Amino acid sequence: MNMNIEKPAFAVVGHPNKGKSSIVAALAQNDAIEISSRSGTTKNAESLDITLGDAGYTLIDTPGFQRPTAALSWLQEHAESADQRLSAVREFVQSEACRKSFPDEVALLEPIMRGAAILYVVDGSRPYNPDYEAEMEILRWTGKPSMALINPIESHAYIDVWQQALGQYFKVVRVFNPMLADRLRRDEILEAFAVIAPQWRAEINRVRALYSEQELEQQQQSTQLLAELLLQLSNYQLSQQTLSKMQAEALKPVLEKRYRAEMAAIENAAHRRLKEIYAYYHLDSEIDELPLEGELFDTEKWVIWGLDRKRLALTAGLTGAGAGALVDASLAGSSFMLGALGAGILAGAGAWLSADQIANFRISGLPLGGYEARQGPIKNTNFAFVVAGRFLSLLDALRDRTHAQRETAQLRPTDLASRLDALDERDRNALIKSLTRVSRVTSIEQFARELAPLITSD
Ligand SMILES: Nc1nc2c(ncn2[C@@H]2O[C@H](COP(=O)(O)OP(=O)(O)OP(=O)(O)O)[C@@H](O)[C@H]2O)c(=O)[nH]1
Ligand SMILES: [Mg+2]
Repeated sequence: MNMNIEKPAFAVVGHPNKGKSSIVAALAQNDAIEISSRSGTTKNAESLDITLGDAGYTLIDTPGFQRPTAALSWLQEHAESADQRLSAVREFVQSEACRKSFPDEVALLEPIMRGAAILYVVDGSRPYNPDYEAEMEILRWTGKPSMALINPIESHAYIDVWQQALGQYFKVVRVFNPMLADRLRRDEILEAFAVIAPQWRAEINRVRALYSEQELEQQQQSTQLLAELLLQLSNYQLSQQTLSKMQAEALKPVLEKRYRAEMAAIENAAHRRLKEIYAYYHLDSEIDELPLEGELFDTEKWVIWGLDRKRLALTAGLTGAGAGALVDASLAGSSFMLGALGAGILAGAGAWLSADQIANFRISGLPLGGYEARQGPIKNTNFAFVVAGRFLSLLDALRDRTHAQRETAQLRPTDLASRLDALDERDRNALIKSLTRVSRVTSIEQFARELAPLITSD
């Protein structure tokens, strides 16, 4: 057995069902870790290596204490004085008999005896009671660096009480809610790791720096992904050659259907890729039904989204210039506003692509005879706004959650209009121009640069 852990390693221990696995999932950004309201979910100690660039640390998820009082009695029988306590614990984890009668205690103490520091987790919404003292006492006997985390599972009701009790056993006590996406809090926890285990300070500080870099990288990758998605969807077309014009006409519903399905699949794949950028591999997302469904061109409804006339007029001018072909300013405005809703078209994947409104179906005669039926590319100037809005909705949801949350992500509409408003005027105009006519975009790098502020601004 490897008796020494050289990389920073922390064993997350505590009572069953207090959020140990949730804390590991949130810190490790791993949505595969088993979390459930059933007590005793984690059966064995699970080691997770968290690697960021060239630095990293290990978290060990463990089963909860099941028989701490009996285990402590065993230990007390095997140590007469304080100097014998560590060997008593060692004997405990090595004893076959203990492995049988205290499987959970042995499993959770083993990594600590191999050198992992201790993260003791309690629930700040439940009252303190002395039953926990046997657990804390056992942990103290290991003599390993330790800190306590209070997880406010349902409320903060007993945090003060816990702080007092934990302060007797642990030098460092922090409150940490694994369900809240809070980068500052996460960083504070890592900082505390370095305080309790100074031998790992340099490595932990590296990890902290790399967590911030990771965030920038995720933003860059998301921006690039959005640029590619917009270009791909906006230019997408399908065609098929036929002998007669009638055959070509008959293809219209077939091509439209395929077109819709393929466009939706492309978007879906990009959304899946976006989840992967943020290390979500098991996350379902759901797009809310919005009241706009079926009334996408009903300007009355825009008020719901807080879009005022002034902005409407402003963007109308811009979009009119960009799109050229639009009939009049008010229509241009409405057309843009529809896009500005972005998520206004969040309703089901089928609904946002009503092919008639969005793409061209054309039949052309071929020079050497025969005909070609063609569906696409997109002609609707809202289209890119809609796609961007949907993408940003998912991005917001991903940034607002942690890997400890297991429920389906419910996407809310993005206020694309105010995100655009927040940009400086030149950036905004350039971006609106590109989004209005994605087919004219010639440089993906340039396009990604224009999109970047939408993604970096929170
Ligand atoms: N609302 C809320 N629920 C939480 C929080 N932390 C954990 N939970 C829930 O509490 C339950 C137990 O969480 P786990 O992370 O599985 O707890 P555990 O300590 O690993 O449990 P065992 O493996 O059974 O010992 C799950 O249903 C979690 O979703 C929290 O901060 N807020
Ligand atoms: Mg668990």
